[in-house]
Amino acid sequence: MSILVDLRQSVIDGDMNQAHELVSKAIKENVPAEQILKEGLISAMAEVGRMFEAGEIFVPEMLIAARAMKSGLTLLRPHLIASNVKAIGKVIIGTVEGDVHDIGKNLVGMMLEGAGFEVIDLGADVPPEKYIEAIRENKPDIVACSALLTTTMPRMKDLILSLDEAGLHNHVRVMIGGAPVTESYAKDIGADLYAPDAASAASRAKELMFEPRKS
Ligand code: B1M
Repeated sequence: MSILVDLRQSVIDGDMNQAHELVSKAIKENVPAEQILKEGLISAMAEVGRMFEAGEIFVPEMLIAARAMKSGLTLLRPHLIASNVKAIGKVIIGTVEGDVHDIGKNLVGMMLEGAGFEVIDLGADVPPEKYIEAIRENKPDIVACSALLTTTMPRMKDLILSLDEAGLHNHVRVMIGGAPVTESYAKDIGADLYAPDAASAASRAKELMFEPRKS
């Protein structure tokens, strides 16, 4: 459908106004909300993720595309709820306690939304108790945790220990990332998933939803 092809391209191009307009037009033309989401927005963000991983675009372009996706999604959300379209999973995201860096975390959140997840953003400087409270309240599939400082990375381990103590780690998977974080650090502290960037965070989180839990 040409309107969805144009919508997909407007998100890839990061044209927020056009993306907003085309979502509005597609709704008025009675294109099903799920089709707008999948063929217009999710498909665009999958392409944006591929382009980022291939080195064809960089963080600024990915941020601009994610904003365009978000403007369309805001308009579409009530229609998705009305038509009972289910998210592929629920993620709680935050930057760890003591760390105010939130640009990368926001981008990861937007890419996760672009991949079809419902994302609950706790912001930055989030203590373990706040994660735990939000997990109890929202029952997410994944807790996503970002850290940008070598001094705040240990807070990720603290979070995992708190989840273990609260008996919640059996119910939720922990994904971590951020500039100083590595795959081996993630393994050492018992995180379930590591992603080096926002595009792979979205694709790996999606894969994780189809993997059985390791006991
Ligand atoms: Co600060 N800062 N900063 N800073 N800052 C860094 C991180 C630093 C590397 C700069 C430097 O010295 N070269 C350094 C850390 C050194 C270290 O610990 N190794 C540093 C420092 C030291 C500090 C302060 C301590 C400075 C001071 O006050 N003396 C202070 C700390 C404040 C605090 O947190 N308590 C501080 C403050 C700030 C500002 C407030 C001024 C500002 C943050 C504004 C904001 O975020 N709202 C800031 C900024 C902007 C930076 C730099 C310049 C840029 C960070 C950024 O947004 N990058 C940064 C230097 C740098 O990275 N070049 C620096 C762009 C963003 C898209 O990338 O966040 O890496 P990034 O996210 C990537 C991946 O890491 C990954 O995906 C993202 C996109 O692909 N990713 C995940 C991130 N989270 C993920 C989660 C996942 C998966 C992937 O799963 C859950």
